[in-house]
Amino acid sequence: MRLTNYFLPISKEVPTDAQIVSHQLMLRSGMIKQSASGIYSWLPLGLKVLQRVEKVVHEEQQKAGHLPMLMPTIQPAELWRESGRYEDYGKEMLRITDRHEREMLYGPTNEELITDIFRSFIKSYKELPKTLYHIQWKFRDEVRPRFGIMRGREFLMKDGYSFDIDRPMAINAYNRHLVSYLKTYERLGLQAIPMRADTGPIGGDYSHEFLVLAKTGESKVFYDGASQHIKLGNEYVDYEDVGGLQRTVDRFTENYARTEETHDLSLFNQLPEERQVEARGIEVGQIFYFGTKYSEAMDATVTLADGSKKLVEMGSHGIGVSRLVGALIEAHHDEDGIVWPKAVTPFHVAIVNLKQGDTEIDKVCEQIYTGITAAGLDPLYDDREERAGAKFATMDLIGIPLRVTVGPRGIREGMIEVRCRSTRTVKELPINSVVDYCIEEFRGFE
Ligand code: 5CA
Repeated sequence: MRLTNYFLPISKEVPTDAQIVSHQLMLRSGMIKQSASGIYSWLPLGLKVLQRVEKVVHEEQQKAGHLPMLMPTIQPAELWRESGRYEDYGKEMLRITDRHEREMLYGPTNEELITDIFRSFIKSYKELPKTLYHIQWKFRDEVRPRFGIMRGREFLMKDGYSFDIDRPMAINAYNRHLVSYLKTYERLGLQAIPMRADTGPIGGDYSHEFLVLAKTGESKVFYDGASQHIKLGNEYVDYEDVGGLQRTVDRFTENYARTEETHDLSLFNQLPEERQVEARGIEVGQIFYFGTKYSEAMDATVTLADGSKKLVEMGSHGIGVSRLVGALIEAHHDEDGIVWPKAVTPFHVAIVNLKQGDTEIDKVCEQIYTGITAAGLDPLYDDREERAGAKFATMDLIGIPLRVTVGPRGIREGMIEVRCRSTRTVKELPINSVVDYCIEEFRGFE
C-alpha cells in the first residue's frame, strides 16, 4: 500500500476523552472512530489488525476440530422466552420490534440460536460430538461503555458451542477450548492466565476466564505467582489425546488463580506470601460448561442406541476478538506509539522515502516495495512529500515492526537502513539484500 492512496487519519493530539493508552493510540493512529457511545467504525488500519486476530482465532479453532459457521446478529425473542432468559437478561439486551410487531433482539450471545439449530438437525448420539462456532458482532447495552473497544456496546466475539453425549465428553470439549485458547493468545503475542470464574447470565457451575495482566485491566485478579511462568511454547497439541489434553489443562489450572467474584481468601492465604499476587487484568475470553441448562429448556435431545432419548450436554466458549486488539496495544506499546507483534501487525514493513521525487531514490523504494509485495508480505510505503521526522513519527505511532529508510546518503553508499520498531536497533544492509532480510524476519508470521 502506498500511503498517498491509503486512508490513515492520524492525529498528534492525545484525545481527552480516552483514559487508557490503547484507546488513545487506536484513535490517534486512525484505527477506529466512535459513531455512538460504545459503538465504533473500524477504519482500514484497525480492520486489518482485527482481521489478523480473527485469522489466528479461526486457525486455532479449526486445529481443535471446531466447525466455523455464521449466525445472524438479530434473533427472534421467542427462542429466548423458551430458555427463560428473555426477561432475565434485563436492560443489557437491545430489544427491537419489526414492522409486523414481532419482537426481535440484537444478540448478546447465541446459546438459544445454536440450540435451536442443533435440535432441528441432530437427532442421533452417533452425530456427536460437535462443536460449532462463529465470529460475529454482539450487542450488549452496557451501563458504562468505556475504554474504547475494550468495553464496547457492539463488539466482535468468537463464540463456540459444544454438544456432547455425557459429562466426560463435555469436559473434554471444555479442555479443547481451554488449550486452543491458550495457543491462540500465545500466537498473538499475549500471555493469558486461565482463572476460575463466575458464570453470570450464561449459567452453569464450571467456568474459566482468560486474563491478560495489565494495570489498566478492569478485572481484579488473585493468583499464585507460579502461574505466570507456564507457557505452551512450541509444544504440539494433539486434540484427540483426551488424557494428554487433561494433563495440559491441569498444568495450567492447578495453581490458585481466580477473579474477584470467586476469590477465596483462606485458600489464597495458604500460598507462600511471596507467591500471593494481586493484580489487574483484561478478560480476553471465557469458557463455560453448563450441562443441560439450555438443552433441557429447549428440548435438545439425541436418541441413544436403545431408542431412549438423552438431553445433550453443552458448553459455550467465547473470545473477545475486538477487545483483543485493545489488549494487544496495552501489552505492546511505548512512548512513541504501538509496537505490533509480528502475528497481528497491519503491515509488515514500513518503507520511508526521504526524498520523494528523486529518480534514484524513488526507483530503489519501488524496487523494495515490489520485492516485498511479491513475497506475499504487506509493505506500507510512505510516498508523501513530508519531512523525515513526520514520516518516522507516523510509522512509529502505527507500530510497523520493520522500517526501511531510503535516502540520498544510503543510495550514495549503496546501503539501506533497516530499523526494528520494538528494539529500536538499526542495521545497514546492501540494497539488494533488504527484501530477503525482511522476508526472513517474517518467516512463520505471514
Ligand atoms: N456465550 C458466552 C461464551 S460464547 C459468552 O457470551 N461469554 S462472555 O460473556 O464471557 O463473553 C466472551 C468474551 O467477550 C469476554 O471474555 C470478553 O473478552 C468479550 N466481551 C464481553 N463483553 C464485552 C464488551 N462489552 N466489549 C468488548 N468485549 C466484550
